[in-house]
Amino acid sequence: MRLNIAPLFLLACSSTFWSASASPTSVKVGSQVQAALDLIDATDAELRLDLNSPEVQSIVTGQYVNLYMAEGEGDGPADGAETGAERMIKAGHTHGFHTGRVDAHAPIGVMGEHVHKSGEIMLSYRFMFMQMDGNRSGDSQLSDQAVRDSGFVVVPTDMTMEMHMFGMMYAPTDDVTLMLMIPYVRLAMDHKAGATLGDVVFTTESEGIGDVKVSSLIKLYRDDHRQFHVNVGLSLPTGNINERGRATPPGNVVLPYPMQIGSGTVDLLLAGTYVVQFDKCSVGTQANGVVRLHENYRDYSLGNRFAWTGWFQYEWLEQLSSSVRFDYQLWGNIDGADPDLNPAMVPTADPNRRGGQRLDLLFGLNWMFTDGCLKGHRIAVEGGFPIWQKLEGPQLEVDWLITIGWQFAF
Ligand SMILES: [Cu+2]
Repeated sequence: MRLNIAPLFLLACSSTFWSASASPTSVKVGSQVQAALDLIDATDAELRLDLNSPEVQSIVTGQYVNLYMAEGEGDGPADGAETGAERMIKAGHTHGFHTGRVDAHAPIGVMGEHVHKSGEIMLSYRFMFMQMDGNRSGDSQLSDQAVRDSGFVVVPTDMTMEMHMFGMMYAPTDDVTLMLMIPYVRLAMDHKAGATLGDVVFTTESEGIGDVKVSSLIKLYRDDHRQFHVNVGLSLPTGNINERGRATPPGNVVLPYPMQIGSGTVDLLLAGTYVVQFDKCSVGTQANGVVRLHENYRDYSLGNRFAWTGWFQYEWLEQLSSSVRFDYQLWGNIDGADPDLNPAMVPTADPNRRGGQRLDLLFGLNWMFTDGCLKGHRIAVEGGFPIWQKLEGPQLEVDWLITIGWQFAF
């Protein structure tokens, strides 16, 4: 929506439309006016445009530009509101962190990376899928037979993880956004067993509601182009840690750690997110940690996790941005042990073969509907693969992962 608003600018320059008392207001400024704004900047004049004057209104609502008026600190509009129309005319500077821009939401695989304006609610749904195939120890791959030869009776060969993540965000104030995430998890793992692998092939499956997460997102800093906020939250042990395999060769037994749905512990969630916006692109970074606060009722706690991610997004259209992202994750081994699991049977039952590190490269698209009955809705996809991983194995390695999401703010 790069419309010619030069006539608006000319009108604004006539004294009729100057007002010392007008509050700063966000306006879309066409590139055509930039030179003139720069001139004003150079002459040190302060341009304050009275957007409520009937003359300006008749122009902006009529034919030239779709205008969004923000009050106060120049926040952008709500998600999905008149996006892209948020430039500040004030001595030629653009102004306001653009919370309604398509790239104001990070790639969909990142969570808790944006905040909302007071009173806003956002609903979201994500489908996340991860394919793991083959084993790895350290940074080298292991054949199934090599895992068998290192003494395990059962060798996991591949695994799929699916998650349906339902989210809700609500901002009681401009500085605090509350976030609730409810996952539904489905896991499936294939195995081989027997002295000669292939004697027995079997699959274990588990599914259910995972650990529900509640967080507060606290905006600490925002200026024209940058925003920093922190997340403090808890993960609640709503996911089952007593999933059992029905048709495994050893019978109806407790499934190993990676087939359990939850952590079984209350976990502290901490994150910090910093985003910088430029004219047509943005960069962001988020660090986050998961700290297990106690041992679960099956006498263990999963390893703590740390993750760092950084992304770049380019806005091709008002509705469309694409992204590239690096995601580094580090997670520890398990403390304690489930007494019903035998670590000599299968590597997934060994609490000291769970830790690892991984660096993923991901590519994504964000689409934001700006018109019609879908206005305010966003859809997004992001997928990628590890470019490096180092596992305390034998442990299944990740092949690729994808997240598809929908978001709606009102
Ligand atoms: Cu949101």
